[in-house]
Amino acid sequence: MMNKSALQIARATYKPKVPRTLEGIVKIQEGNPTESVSDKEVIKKLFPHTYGMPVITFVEGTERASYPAVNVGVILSGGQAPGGHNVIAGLFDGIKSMNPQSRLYGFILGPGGLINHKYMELTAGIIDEYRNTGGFDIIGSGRDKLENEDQFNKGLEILKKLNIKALVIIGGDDSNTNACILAEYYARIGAGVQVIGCPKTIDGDLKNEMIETSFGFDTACKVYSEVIGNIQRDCNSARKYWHFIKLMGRSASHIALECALQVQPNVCIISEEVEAKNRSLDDIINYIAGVVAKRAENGNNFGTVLIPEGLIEFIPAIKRLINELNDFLANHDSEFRMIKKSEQRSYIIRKLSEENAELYASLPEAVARQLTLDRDPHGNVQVSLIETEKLLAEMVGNRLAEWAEEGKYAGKFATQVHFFGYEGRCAAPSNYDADYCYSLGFTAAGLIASGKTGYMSSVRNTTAPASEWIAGGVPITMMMNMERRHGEMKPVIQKALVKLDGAPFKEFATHKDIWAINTDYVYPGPIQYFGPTEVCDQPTRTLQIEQAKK
Ligand code: FBP
Repeated sequence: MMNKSALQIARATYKPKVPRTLEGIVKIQEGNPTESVSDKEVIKKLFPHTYGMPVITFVEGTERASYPAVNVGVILSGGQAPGGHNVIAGLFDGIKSMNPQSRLYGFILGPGGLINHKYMELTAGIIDEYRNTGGFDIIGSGRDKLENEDQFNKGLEILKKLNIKALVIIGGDDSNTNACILAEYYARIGAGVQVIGCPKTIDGDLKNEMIETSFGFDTACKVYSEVIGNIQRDCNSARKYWHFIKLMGRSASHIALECALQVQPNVCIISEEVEAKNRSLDDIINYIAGVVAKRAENGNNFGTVLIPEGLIEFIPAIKRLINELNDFLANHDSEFRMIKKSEQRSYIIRKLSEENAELYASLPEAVARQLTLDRDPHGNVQVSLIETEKLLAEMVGNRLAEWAEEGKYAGKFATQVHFFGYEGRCAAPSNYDADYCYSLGFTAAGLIASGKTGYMSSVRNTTAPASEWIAGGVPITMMMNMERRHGEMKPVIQKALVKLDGAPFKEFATHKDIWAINTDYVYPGPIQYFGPTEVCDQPTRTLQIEQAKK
């Protein structure tokens, strides 16, 4: 028996709120045939069994159907996101409500569990231990890619052995892309296994018209915003530090944007804007240093700067430098590794083109080293490991020192750096995520009962009270387009980056100059699990702003 905190004990009894339609008798309503977001003909050809299916909406029905018992498998794929346990609980309750003889099996440590036949049955006792808790530890998660037919066939062996007729894959855009490929494959060979996806990722980049948010984004952003708010109050109290805070999120800046909308920092950089406006690193440094200098004129030698983790990839000049470094190191790696550490930097500078050499030489020692040392299995720099927060803090400091010498700046500049990511990924889900995830899982059970495959569980209208949420399913092929991956064109779910013409970014852009100079901080405080609905059930600012305009 695990030791539990008072909050854990109380929270275990929370009953997630669900759409009204999921509480009673459910009827399926089918929409018109669908098409993919682009590259329609190619995707149609690649997915002949799962292309063009209608969007499914669950509506209130009148006749109770009887369902045969079904064995279902579930996989947690990729990075942790708050609410995963409630997806599994919703799925469990959903299949049991249709037939109490149904059984749920969890594959251990992600897609690898399916391929390597590592599984456990999830019984009522186990599920109850994990209701409304954070983390993915009920079965663990993993980043193995389920992408080729050998793996699909290996998986099918264990599915057949356990008589599993449906598999639910809880993951981000890549895992759901692979869920769709698996659904198509099993449909083609007549395996008799349905595949359903669920939208997970704190990054918030798996979203579109039918999937309004990925689960976990709400809770993770609330955790980061709480801590940034605390930092803002700290720096507004001592008035001596500038805090440079990097936030997870991969390429997309949704997390940084959402946190900015919640806390009103002095600076938040949005990678997508940097790329669209062709900003250089120097432009970013000048912008931040300009804000620091302006606030110093008003006697405010403190502030906060939010930085999305993928920023470096979006600075066009650095992207070019990384590309040249990748090519160079791919061909001269052993020669490079023979060079003494202390001489590696000047060696690289000699080998690069003039433009890239100049940029590389201007980077702080640690970052220059990270760019040459850290490669993923495909030979790419792992940009998330680059300490952008330190890079910017150091370079802004250097710029201010230059300005001080020129008599243009007379403030004080002391920094603290932070990276927030892991702190929020396994937090106990907010009410929003607890409700949303449970509903996604229950909906997945409904899609299984109606014989669907190649669908993603979808719950919409989530800024309304939960009873009015709209549950159903969206064909995954509908979200796909063709993209170049590792040198080949592949069908993938279109990644959602921050839209510069979208309402949340526009809201930020309207206020950012005022927030830069004033001290207009908002202190969101910790997630509240018990209390008035306006405190406990608020969706993200992003969703509220997006849905207010409809
Ligand atoms: P997913 O895309 O799998 O949901 O991962 C989210 C994330 O937290 C990213 O924000 C971050 O870059 C990455 O995972 C970190 O990966 P890891 O957990 O392997 O260190």
